[in-house]
Amino acid sequence: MIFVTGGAGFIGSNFVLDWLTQSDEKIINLDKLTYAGNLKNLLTVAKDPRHIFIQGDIADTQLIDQILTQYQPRAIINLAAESHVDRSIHGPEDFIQTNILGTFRLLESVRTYWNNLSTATKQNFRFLHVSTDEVYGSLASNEPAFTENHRYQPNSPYSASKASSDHLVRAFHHTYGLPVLTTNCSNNYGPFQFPEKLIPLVIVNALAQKPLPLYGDGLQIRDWLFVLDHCSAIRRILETGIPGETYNIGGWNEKPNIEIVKTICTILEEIYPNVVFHNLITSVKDRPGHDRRYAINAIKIEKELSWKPAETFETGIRKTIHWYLNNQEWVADIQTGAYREWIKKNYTELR
Ligand code: NAD
Ligand code: TDX
Repeated sequence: MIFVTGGAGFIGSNFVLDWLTQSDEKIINLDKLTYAGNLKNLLTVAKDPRHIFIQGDIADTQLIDQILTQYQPRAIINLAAESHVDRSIHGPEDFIQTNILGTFRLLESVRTYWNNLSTATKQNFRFLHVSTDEVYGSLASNEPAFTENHRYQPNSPYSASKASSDHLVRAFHHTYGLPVLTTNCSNNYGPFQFPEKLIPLVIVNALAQKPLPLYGDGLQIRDWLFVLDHCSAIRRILETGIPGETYNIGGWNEKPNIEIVKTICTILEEIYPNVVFHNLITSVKDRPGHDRRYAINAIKIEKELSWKPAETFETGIRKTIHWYLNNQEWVADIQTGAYREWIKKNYTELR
């Protein structure tokens, strides 16, 4: 039995669905169902006895203690977080609450649970904390990509809150011996991503012939990884990573934002030859404190754990565009907010 937090969000729901295609091992999925949590992502496993969904907060110690005692998981994968940089700029409080306090409370419960395990079970237990490349701060164009030893220099309230959680996870290993693994991954894209993030926002707006907002000069660089590659990396690290180590995960796909947006327009113009999408690209005010460049050196995971991404950006972006084209009802539900009402009504049945 494994215990996943944040499993109704973008990466979490992809992880849960992918896990259940690869393994018969049960998953407990705890998610607070904030605006970013959508049980509709998990419809195909709603009746699957291997998937146990619980609505709740990682900061709720009583609930976490009860789950740990009842289900005795062999591993925890912590994906629950507030994840959107722009939201963290407008209102950082929730980021502090979940990403810092929530992770701390979860770690405290896990420490007690782990201490009480038998020696053999204790050794095999893992707490895998999913983090981001944003904790390393911004790179100049001539600087080498982030390695695991790069100094932490988070610039947004989001990345500062993730950096804090990474430090707590590290300290729980150093001080208490908790067998933790930390992953720092680059920008993900793929099915079920909330259309507030660049790639789904651009696809969804383009299909509605709405402006495609590009912050500042659009030359900021990110490294992009298809979400199922992130999921396969997490699985690999969970099974073969060394406790106390951190692993960078990346796609070797550094691209400026303008190129991402133009690529999406070009693919859509192939699919709809009579429609123009490029003219929707609109330069808008820059994000305050906007990091210029992230780049991941993923040699450690490649050399030590034999992991490589399966998708290139070219294959992954096409899969993603087609997913959004084929799931316009999912998008519409989010845009109208109907998904929240639907979850309330169907929650019991979905559990
Ligand atoms: P997301 O916002 O789509 O999903 C987060 C999920 O966590 C949601 O389902 C939400 O309901 C849940 N959640 C929020 N607060 C909670 C709480 N207090 N208790 C329980 N559940 C809670 O985020 P995502 O993009 O899937 O990211 C998942 C993790 O991966 C985050 O830790 C994020 O920092 C990290 N990450 C994301 C990316 C990316 O590009 N999306 C890249 C690297 C790392
Ligand atoms: O409308 C937009 N226009 C635009 O130019 C949006 C939403 C974004 N951008 C830019 C900002 C970034 O340079 O595109 C780039 C990507 O933006 P986001 O999709 O908001 O992602 P980012 O800020 O890079 O952070 C993401 O990757 C790392 C995730 O949201 C984080 O959770 C993850 O840790």
